[in-house]
Order: sequence, then C-alpha cells, then structure tokens
Amino acid sequence: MRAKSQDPSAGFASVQLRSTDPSCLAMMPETARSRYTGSKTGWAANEGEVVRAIVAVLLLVANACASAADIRGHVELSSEGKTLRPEEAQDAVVYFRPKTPPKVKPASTPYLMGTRRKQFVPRVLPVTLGSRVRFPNEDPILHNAFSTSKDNAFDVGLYGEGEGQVVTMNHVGYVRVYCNVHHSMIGHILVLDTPYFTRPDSSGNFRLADVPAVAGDLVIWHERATPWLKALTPGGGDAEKVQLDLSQRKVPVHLNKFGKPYGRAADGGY
Ligand SMILES: [Cu+2]
Repeated sequence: MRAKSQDPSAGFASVQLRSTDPSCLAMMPETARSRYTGSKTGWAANEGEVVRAIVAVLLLVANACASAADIRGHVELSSEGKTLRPEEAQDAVVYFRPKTPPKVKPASTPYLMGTRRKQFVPRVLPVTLGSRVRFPNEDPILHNAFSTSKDNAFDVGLYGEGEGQVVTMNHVGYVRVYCNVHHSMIGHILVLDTPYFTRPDSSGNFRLADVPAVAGDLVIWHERATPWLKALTPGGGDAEKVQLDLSQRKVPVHLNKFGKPYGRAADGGY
C-alpha cells in the first residue's frame, strides 16, 4: 500500500472529494443509469414522477460517492535540529482511524518479517487486526523473535534458516519485536483496526485514497518519534505539513526475553 506521489507539487496535505467516480454508476439502478449516461429508454409512466424518482436516486448515489476522500500530505523528519533526507520518511506509517473504526479483514496470507544480515526485514510492518505474521530466517545462523508487548506478546523460540513460525496479531497496538540472541535487532509491528494506512514515498509525500469522509484521527507513526496525531474529517480541506523530530534511540535499552541483560554468549542464553 505504498503511496506514490501523485502530485509532486503537493508538499502539503490536501483533501479532495471524489465526485463522478465511474464506479458510482454501477451503484445506480438500470433506469437511472441509462438516464444518467444519456441512453434512451421507453418512458411509459408519468414522466414527472419518474424524473423525481431518478433525481432522488441520483442524490443518494451522489451522497454515497461524495463520502470518499483522499488525504494527501508530506512528512519531514529532523534530528537534533537538522533536517533529514526525504527518503528517510519512508520508515513512517500513516494511518487514518475513523472514530467508529470499520470492520477490518485480516490479510488472507501471513505478512513477512524476516531476519536478514542480523536485521528484521522489513523493520516496520503495519498489519490489520487479526492478521498473521511469519518470521522466516534468511541467515545461516540462529535467531529468535519475541515481544513482551502487553497484548501481543509472543516468542517463536530459537530457530535456524527456514520459513519460521507464524504469529497471529489478535490485539490492536504496537508490537516491538526483539531477537533474544542479538541485542541490536529490532522490528516494529503496528496492529491497526483500520484498513486506511500507507507509507510516505521517497519524497516524503503520502496519499490515503478513498478514505471515508467521517470524523477520525490521522496519525503519523515513526519508531523514533512521538506519534503525530490530528483529529480531522477528510474532505474538510485540511492542509497539513507534518514535522517529526526523531529524538528517541534506534535501539532502545532493553533486556532479553528472560528479563536479563544480553550476555556475550552467541546463543542468547539458550
Ligand atoms: Cu538474531
């Protein structure tokens, strides 16, 4: 769901209503659609009534179609007062969460968070609630993946090269993943109860398409920043430029899965 920059000049968030989306025509009854597209039909009934009915249907369809909006924006990162390269914004996650969250579908196949050259890849992984995540090991050494996150704690054990285990993310929230062997390995899984999420492109621009025009929160998450949040209703003409200050450490001070400091042993204490 990576956003592509649709409009390079759009440095600021802008919200656009969609109007005559062709898919909206498919929602119309046949008579209304014919009328709307200008094709001829036989008019046997009282024409005035039919026209009124058609107008009513068109208004309904127009309302339904107008309820989808795009949210565009730009993320700029800085650290210690210096602006970072725009491509670093690709590590952020952008999501819109309606006040009444819609039902989300878990992905039909597991997401992947592999281990490659002693790193979790991808390092940042947004998933929908109830989705599964597989942890394949691509290195010829043993790794582990565990999390002590409050609601999504897991431990896939020590494992060698191969497909790895699958973990189901059953609770909304942030899941910080560590390897019990290598202190420097860290991954971030965001379990979201909204399907409207994306990541900025290499210019720092993002676009969330076909978002419902209802009240909710736009959130920009980055592993090293305090999450940026704004309550908004898409379609309201908001224009936002998001600036995040990366003040937190890339690898926080942390203990191993036994609650002990990481030792020098290569097996992580197994
Ligand atoms: Cu490891």
